[in-house]
Amino acid sequence: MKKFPEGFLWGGACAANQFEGAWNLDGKGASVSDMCTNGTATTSKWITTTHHPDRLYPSHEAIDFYHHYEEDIALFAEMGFKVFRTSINWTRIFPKGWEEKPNEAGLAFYDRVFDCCKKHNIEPLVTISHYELPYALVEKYNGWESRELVGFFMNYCKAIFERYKDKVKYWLTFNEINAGTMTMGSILSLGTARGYEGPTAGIPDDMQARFQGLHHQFVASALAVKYAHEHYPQFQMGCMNIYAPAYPMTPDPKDILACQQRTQMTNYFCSDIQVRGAYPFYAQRYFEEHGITVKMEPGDEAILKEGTVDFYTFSYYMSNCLTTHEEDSGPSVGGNLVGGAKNPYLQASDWGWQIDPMGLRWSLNEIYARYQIPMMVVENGLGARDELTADGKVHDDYRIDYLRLHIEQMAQAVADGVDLRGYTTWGPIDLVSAGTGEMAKRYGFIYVKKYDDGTGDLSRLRKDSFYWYKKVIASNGEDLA
Ligand code: BGP
Repeated sequence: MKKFPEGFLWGGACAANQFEGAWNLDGKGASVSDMCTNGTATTSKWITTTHHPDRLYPSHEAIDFYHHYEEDIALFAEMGFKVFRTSINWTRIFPKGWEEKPNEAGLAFYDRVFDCCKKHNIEPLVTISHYELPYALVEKYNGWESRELVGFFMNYCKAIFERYKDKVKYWLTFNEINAGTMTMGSILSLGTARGYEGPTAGIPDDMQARFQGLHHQFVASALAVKYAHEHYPQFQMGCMNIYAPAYPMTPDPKDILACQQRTQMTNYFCSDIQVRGAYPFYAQRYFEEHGITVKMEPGDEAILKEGTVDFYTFSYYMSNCLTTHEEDSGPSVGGNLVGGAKNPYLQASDWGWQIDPMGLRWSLNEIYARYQIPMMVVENGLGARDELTADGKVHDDYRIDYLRLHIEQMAQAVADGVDLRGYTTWGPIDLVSAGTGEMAKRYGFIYVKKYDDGTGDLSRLRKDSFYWYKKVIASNGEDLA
């Protein structure tokens, strides 16, 4: 069987807002994530319009990577990481988003982070925007609904491209850009819910604003890619999507069609534009049926054409079933933004995310058949409640099992012929959950003593999975025992 190619990029992925903390240090401004309180598996977190002193905002301290980056990157290096995916916190560089000059203290922090990666021979993979939109841009412009944001984003890109041109080669423009095709995306991804204060799960939907906002993100992404290609030919520019297969619950052709439509608008709509350079044919009818009119400026179509990405990346956690039959739908299950009906053949995590390793092989084949460009899985992992033993150990064999099964299926996809270049597990070190704001939902190989009530001394401990992943990397994915 074909093996993982030589030079395969093994590593882990984090997002600045979920692990840096230091939310208002050294000139940093507030991002959308900094306005979010914590929730639980069953109680939605809130977004607030101002900070309430009696509530907990988990991003404010998170696991304080800001002050622990040397120790943390050294631990990644100990596992043998070839790549470390992280994001730049937009508000460290442009606190409100519209400033002309970047904040030097913010830029200097990422110099230190990337230099540290280099010292350990770890290649950074940088997400430019990962749920870190400056909150000031929400207040003043209703986020991405406004065309102004394209210019602000370009300013930000130009500043970081120039500053890190010799340190960073791999860039992703927007994390899970297709979050914007779903209601929840209007909070963390698009910022198009100005003035809303309340549970993130209860956000009112404004499809017109969302799809207008998405259009601006497509233009911004394409302009950034085009600019990078023209000025920094060494850069590799990628897109990043949530990919969650939708399986028909019954063989009723109505269910098959429903899955096809969900797959088109949720899984492929954004990447069709970012990879192929034009709105897909099926968008027109969807827009008409939902009363959406996307306002485009002359030249936008050319920009989309000229700014197509070099590689495709995605997050993969689960699959879902869909049915048009009320009586067959059974209990529903959760997911990172996309839920669905329960699949009787699959187990789910404690948060209701259905575990489907074979779905990863299927997805890799589907996506590669469509685009035929290099791919990376840049998020995958199991959020679980870990137990710390008295002697400071975490026996997380459930996490090892989850990852092993997914890596086996990636190997199958490679043998199928998919051009897969890298794999970064989500949250190699415990961090704040994007969905619920919890610390209790842990993904890491490294345990962090930080708890849901905000307490904990922030010390770091190696879990059993730490030693396991080290072996996996050392053997280039051959030793999964
Ligand atoms: C993705 C996000 C990440 C991450 C992950 C896990 O949707 O890109 O930021 O958090 O999901 O989700 P959660 O933190 O809700 O468990």
